[in-house]
Amino acid sequence: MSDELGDWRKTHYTKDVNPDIAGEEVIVGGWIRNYRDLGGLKFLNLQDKYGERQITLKKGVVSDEIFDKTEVGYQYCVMIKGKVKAFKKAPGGVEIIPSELKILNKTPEKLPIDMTGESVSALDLRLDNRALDLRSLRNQAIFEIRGQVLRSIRKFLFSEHFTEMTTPKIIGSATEGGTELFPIMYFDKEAFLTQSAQLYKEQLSGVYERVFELSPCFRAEKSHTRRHLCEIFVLDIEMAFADMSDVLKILEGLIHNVIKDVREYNMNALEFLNMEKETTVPEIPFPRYKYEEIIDMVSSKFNIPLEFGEDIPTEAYRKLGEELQGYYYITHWPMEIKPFYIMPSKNPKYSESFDLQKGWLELTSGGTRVHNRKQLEQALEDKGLNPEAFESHLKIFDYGMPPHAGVGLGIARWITMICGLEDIREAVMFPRTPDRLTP
Ligand code: AMO
Repeated sequence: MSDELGDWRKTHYTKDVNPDIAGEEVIVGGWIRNYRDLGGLKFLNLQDKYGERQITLKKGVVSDEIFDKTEVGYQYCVMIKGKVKAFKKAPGGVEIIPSELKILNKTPEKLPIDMTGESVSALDLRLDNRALDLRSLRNQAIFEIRGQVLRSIRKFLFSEHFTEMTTPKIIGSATEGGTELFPIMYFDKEAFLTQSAQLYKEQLSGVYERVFELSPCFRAEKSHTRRHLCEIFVLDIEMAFADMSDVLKILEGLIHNVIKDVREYNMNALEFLNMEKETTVPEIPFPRYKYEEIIDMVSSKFNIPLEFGEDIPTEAYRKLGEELQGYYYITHWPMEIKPFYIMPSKNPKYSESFDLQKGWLELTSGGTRVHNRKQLEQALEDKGLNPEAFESHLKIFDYGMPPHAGVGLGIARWITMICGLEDIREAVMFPRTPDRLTP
């Protein structure tokens, strides 16, 4: 039988149980991450959403009743009433000496994955048991950082006069062409899950001038890599009265400020992930390389022959990542491999486009957009798309569309880099990949 919650409520989260409140009685609650029974002495590691504290039960010091009752297992859900005592060697510099314990829910003797932190279970097994896995200290660190990144992005963009927008995720036709779409039934019509906020953010830049959105997009690509997901969470930015150079500046300012915040507020999490030395505040401006310089470097230095117009293969990105370890831009991609909405450069072989790279990983794509309707219609035709299918978008360009530019940043890719993860699936609470639709 489990105990009832009754009128017990937490007085503190673990992070607030520290030597300053030594002597006070607290009620804490969470899960048993680890426990040791040394006969006359029992230690419990109680973990909650912010971290953990040690509960110490010494026979003769605590009541016999609570000493005997304290038979726990991994991840038991418990609440504990007890006194805080300073103890340098324990997490947070304190231990809690319990007077009462409630076991709110028990667990089977054997859990599907290791939760003690002593070993790391295989990622797929962890993902199969994700809500349990997410309680691990490692995941606490990753998602604390992710939370801060999202908060800091908003803080920075609001301070730069951006308006937060919300665009539809169910759409009637392809946004960009190219990327595969997930079809769905919309009553008796076929519709799709959006692959990008692209067209809507462009339209809204003609209203609110500077807009952003943090939202999911769906990519029906059967890519089995450590950097591809089918459901992604994207920071979309669009700026009016601006071109690519303005976006490059805003984006590097954003990266700089967000990492500064992460170092200020999440140093413990960075340390836990051994990333305190690697995830440093990057200097701005970021280095800028033209696509042509990059393919020259790849061909001459790494002996990977690349023709103008080719995408840069993963192998080359890996080498580039060893050479250029920080954040850097690759600009002026060949127009032929860019979407229709990207502005060609004066020499139309090139485009006013860029990617932001961190080491080997592409974090963003962006560029200056075409804002003249006739030119946009032509660009659609050049890409083999039918302008009539884009009429509801194109007509907005008749009504005073300003010159504009923008960028899309994949949040999970950035978190992968900040946290030093091996696989993008670790950066998402419930990842969606070609092989994974549950949990
Ligand atoms: P793009 O398609 O390059 O550009 O996407 C923008 C960023 O989203 C991330 N990303 C992905 N992350 C994980 N798995 C995927 N399958 C995946 N696909 C994309 C990457 C990428 O850089 N509309 C343009 C953006 C713009 O021009 O503003 C777009 O969607 O980090």
